[in-house]
Amino acid sequence: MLLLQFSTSHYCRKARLALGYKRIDYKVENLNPGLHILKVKPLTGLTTLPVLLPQIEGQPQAIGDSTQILKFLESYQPEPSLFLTSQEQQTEALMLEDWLDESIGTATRFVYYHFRAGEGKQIDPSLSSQIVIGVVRKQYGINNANVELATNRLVIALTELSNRWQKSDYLVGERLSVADISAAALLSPLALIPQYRQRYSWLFERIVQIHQLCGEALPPGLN
Ligand SMILES: N[C@@H](CCC(=O)N[C@@H](CS)C(=O)NCC(=O)O)C(=O)O
Repeated sequence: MLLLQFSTSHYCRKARLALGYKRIDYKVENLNPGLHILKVKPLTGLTTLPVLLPQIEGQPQAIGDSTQILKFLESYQPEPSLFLTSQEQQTEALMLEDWLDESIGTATRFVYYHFRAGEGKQIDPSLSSQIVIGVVRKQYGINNANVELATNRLVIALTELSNRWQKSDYLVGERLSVADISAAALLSPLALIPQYRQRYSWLFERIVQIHQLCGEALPPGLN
């Protein structure tokens, strides 16, 4: 299998965590932001990464969107499963995955790029890095007002995740699910922001544990 990705994308990390958890052999191809569209759009009709190319006869040529990739991996290789046996719990895990993808992954992106452009500029002050950060901020319309909204969304998200992860090792049910994988990947960029590291140390402990379970290299800030 081949994973088309941006090396730093937290959604691509989500796909890698699932591939790693299932111990599936795969290669990655890192695409350049902007130019990636030329390759990806004809394959999936979307402009986003990750995209998985199974490269197996009888399987789809390309799968776009991290949620669809996890669903495909589950049907391609059911064990170890990331789906829960109770229908009710599985629906809850899928709803958490969708909320993490659509709302929290985006909020993380806003807070992270705002930090990298300001207080966290010294992480990589090079012109090339600051140009990429500037392009991302422009592409997503990141500004002070929507960073504040994103920050508030993260407070609620982290309260909810703390309630769940402090009661159990798993967000839903009795084993690792798509919800845990999504949370571990989509909140991982916060590891570079000192305020989050200090206030939510339990989050980063769990992110490390999930990366270890999946055999995936730790995200920046935790390695
Ligand atoms: N819902 C999508 C979101 C993926 C996403 O937002 N990917 C970003 C990188 S972090 C991307 O490809 N952005 C480029 C673009 O939109 O053109 C998923 O779960 O795969």
